[in-house]
Amino acid sequence: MSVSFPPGFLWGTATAAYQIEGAAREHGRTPSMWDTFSHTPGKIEHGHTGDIATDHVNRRSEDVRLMAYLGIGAYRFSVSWSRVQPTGRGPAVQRGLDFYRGLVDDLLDRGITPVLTLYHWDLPQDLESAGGWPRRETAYRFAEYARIVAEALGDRVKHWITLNEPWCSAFLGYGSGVHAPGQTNPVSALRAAHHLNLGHGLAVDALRGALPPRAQISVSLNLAAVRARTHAPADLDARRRIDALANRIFTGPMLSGAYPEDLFKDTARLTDWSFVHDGDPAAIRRPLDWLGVNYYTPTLVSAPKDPEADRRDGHPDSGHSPWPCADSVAFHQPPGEQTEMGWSVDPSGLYDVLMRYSREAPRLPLVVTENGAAYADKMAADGTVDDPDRISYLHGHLAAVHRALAEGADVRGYFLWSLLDNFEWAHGYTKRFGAVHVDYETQLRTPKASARWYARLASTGVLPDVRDVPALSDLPLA
Ligand code: IFM
Repeated sequence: MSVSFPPGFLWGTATAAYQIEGAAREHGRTPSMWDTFSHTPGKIEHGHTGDIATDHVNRRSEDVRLMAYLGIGAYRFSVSWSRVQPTGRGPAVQRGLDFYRGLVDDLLDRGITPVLTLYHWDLPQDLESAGGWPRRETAYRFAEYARIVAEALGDRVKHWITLNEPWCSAFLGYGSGVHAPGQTNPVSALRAAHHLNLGHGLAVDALRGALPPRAQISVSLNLAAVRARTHAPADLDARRRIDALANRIFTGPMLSGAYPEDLFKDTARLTDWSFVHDGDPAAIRRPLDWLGVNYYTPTLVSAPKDPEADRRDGHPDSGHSPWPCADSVAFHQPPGEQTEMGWSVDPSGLYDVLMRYSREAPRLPLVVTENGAAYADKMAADGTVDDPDRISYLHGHLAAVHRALAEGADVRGYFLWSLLDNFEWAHGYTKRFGAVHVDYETQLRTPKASARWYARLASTGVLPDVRDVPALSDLPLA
């Protein structure tokens, strides 16, 4: 039976500024906290940095041509705050804005829909030095930056995303410290989560004020499919705790205008949450046009001190847990196949997340703004890169999206993470998520078999068999 997606379904690929751009000092750009962090010895595998990355700033037109060649309908990219407003306050740098204007024009010229993310983790270092996301002021600076970008690009970009995965910004950045700025303070992580939420709400208002009415505004959350190891009450309670800290800490205020009461209780020994001011929840709950869902793998938990617990939580281990309630939950590696990240392959988690939010936010369309997998891809002697595991991963997850659609979820699009192999944060360049292979010595781009497979899907809207991999010469624009 053929698995067809609705007409108009958005087929895209996604990237983020620090992971691909390079050109760290061009356009008057000053360091973001990721520049500082990646240059700090011991933080990133092999001491890799994003200084050059995939050199996208200098290869922008080539990369857009590649997308067109692959028949990709939409491109999700992020803006580097430090490239357009270097210190995170004050006037914008026109040359930085011009880079993004050029990118958007290149995309539109080729019929590719730009989807712009304002913040994918790279806070200007000056703002981090002034206190970063644990400080309330940062939320106001973010809204001002949102207005600047909207005024510069609002005539061309219809789709806007405020934050990418604020859970990672808050809990990996300020809790476990495996991401920039590398802090390990659970209260700072909770304060950061709140100020990211507030920044999101203020930015939505700033965008609405500066953009034409046709603009579509959203946020991308890495919503977790949290599963309990058994139905025992203590295991179910562990699931509840992690659901509060992974999902409801964001969806509560953003979609319903309130933090969950159980989150306050679970964290009461750490903080009284007095950093949430009167009126904040209402400022965070601003109308959205769709919700971005990022999904890679489920999270399996049980009661604390479970003797079968075999890992902390699937994120790099710094010796500090990202979760402010780590002692009340044990994390497990789900059984079965894993990607190169050690993440279990389980498309039913994506189905569950899509069904949950189509129930909980029934009028809000959903877009899968990230999904994909890292594998240890190798280039063959003939210059081709075969990645059957990635094709199988994508096939399984797209079948799950289709199943959710068939059961009534209003899913409008899917963005493969990632267009290119790139800088995978604390893992540096050791993990390859791209549909397109990058040789970091020469910057040569080579579409992998998965890129060709995805191109067929994007051009037909019909899920191809995993073996149905066209030759490059059979692609739409070849
Ligand atoms: O590379 C990241 C991306 O920046 C955010 N979402 C998860 C991806 C894979 O780890």
